[in-house]
Amino acid sequence: MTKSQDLQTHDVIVVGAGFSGLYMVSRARDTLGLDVIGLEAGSGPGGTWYWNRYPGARCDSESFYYCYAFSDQLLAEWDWTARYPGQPEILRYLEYVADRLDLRRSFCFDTAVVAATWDQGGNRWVVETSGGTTYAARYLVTAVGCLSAANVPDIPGRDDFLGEWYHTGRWPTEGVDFTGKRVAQIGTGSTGIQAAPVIAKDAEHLFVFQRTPNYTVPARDRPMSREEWVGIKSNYDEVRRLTRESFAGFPYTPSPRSALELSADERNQIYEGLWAEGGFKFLWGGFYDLLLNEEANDTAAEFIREKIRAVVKDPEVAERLCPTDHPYGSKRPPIDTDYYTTFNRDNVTLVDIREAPITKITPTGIETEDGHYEVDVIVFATGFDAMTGPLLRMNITGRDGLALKDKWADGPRSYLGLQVAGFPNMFTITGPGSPSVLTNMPTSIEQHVEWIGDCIDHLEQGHQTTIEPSVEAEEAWVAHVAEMSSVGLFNRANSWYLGANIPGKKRIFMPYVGGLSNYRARCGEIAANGYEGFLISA
Ligand code: N01
Repeated sequence: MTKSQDLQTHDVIVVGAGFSGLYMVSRARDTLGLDVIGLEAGSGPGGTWYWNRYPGARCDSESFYYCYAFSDQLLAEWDWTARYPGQPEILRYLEYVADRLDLRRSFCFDTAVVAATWDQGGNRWVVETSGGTTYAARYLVTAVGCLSAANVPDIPGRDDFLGEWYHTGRWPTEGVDFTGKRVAQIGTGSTGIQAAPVIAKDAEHLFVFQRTPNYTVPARDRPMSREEWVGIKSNYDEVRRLTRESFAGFPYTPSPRSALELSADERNQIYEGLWAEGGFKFLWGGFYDLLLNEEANDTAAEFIREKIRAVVKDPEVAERLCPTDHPYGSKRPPIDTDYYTTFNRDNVTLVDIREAPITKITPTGIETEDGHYEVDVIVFATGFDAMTGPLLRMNITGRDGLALKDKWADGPRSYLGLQVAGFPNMFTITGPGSPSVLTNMPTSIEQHVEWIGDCIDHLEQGHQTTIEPSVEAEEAWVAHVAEMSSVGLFNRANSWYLGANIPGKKRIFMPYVGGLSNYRARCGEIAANGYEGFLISA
């Protein structure tokens, strides 16, 4: 590192200290021997798991593959305690990784990036931060996550509310005490579905404001014994192989059967088995065509609706909870613990804001077209400006003064979701255009970190100065991403995958639907062919 007044110079700047940032710093520093600085807005490592401390926050992927697979040492030393670990345990895990790999000394915490600009003459990135220090480096790697820019809807009167309000993705570290309070929760995505059952246990009353009903499958969480975990570890090479070679980073592959091949009884028997097992396997492990064929999808959607009707005692509430306006899985499917039974509690009311929309927030509550709900606390479980939000809020400017927000005015454009033409030496871990959010994130993250590490090493070994995609390669990839997204049913929902949750955001399907295994192979071929589609300059 070189330092002059408020400018520090390094080889690599990594932004973010979540799963991606920690591994990227380790890879660049310890494997490649580069001088790396990590910048993180939070006060410690954890990323998503640092900020999302809302009640009920836990992982929807099972612990034994929602973790790093690159290190035998980490694997040997860490034991998960549950099938789906809660946020505190995942945060402890990431803190353990940061300590075990001695990563904290390479990070500046409480440091948000306010601008990142390509310095053309110096062939380097210049990064300004909230603390006033400016950092310069040849490489900029964004490890900012896909779901880290909180979306607090601009509902009229929001600032007049006299009670407390919180966004789930910016939850106070000291927690929130709901005891004896009337609480409004807006949003029934994965987060709201995890939070509502837990908030309902403490609150005097919980009003769940639902705009779109969601399909959720039980998690079937349970403690994991040491013996079970030791058994999984002894076979971990196979887990690693399956996750890496699978479509979505899970250690199981979709069944080759169509849902339409079987009689209704046979099919329902399979759904019952998957329902009893719980988790994402319901979508990925049952029938291959649930996300491809509407008729096949309907069979799963109706099975879930029947479960809702069987669990929720008030038939009118049950019907309001039944999704009918989008196919199952076309939005990111939530996984729950006791979500539907929560609506059988006397202290829980479902407020259907599709039928009677919110008109404003008042000093004492929320007004809809058919009434006023007096509350003490509002919980915004309203999601994120996904995928592009975390990148655009860093004010990134590339070659010739090109701002990323202008380049992406009509939707994100990238090559492989890894690099953007006009932004030399900037790498975007799980960027738009890569499989990212459609997969088990740690599996995708490891693939990106390793590819980026190898790419930087290739430049360093060859004494090359810059790398960026050609415009042609980028255009071809953007077209391929769009073509793949039109194949299945993903375009049939107003999802954050499409940016539909953010008013005014261009409606473009952002993640790559072609599958992680195909994508990994393509990235490998491109590198093996001398970084085909990239422009490398000496
Ligand atoms: O956000 P969401 P989330 N007025 O966007 C509603 C990941 N995750 O935080 O559907 C009223 O899914 C919105 O309604 P609608 C996971 O990838 C992972 O729940 O747009 N309502 C919806 O109900 C997930 O997909 C884990 O009509 C408004 C909700 O708010 C992603 O994070 C756990 C509104 C937002 O749902 C995001 O989930 C939890 C408005 N103005 C989450 N604006 C893990 O397991 C939005 N809504 C790791």
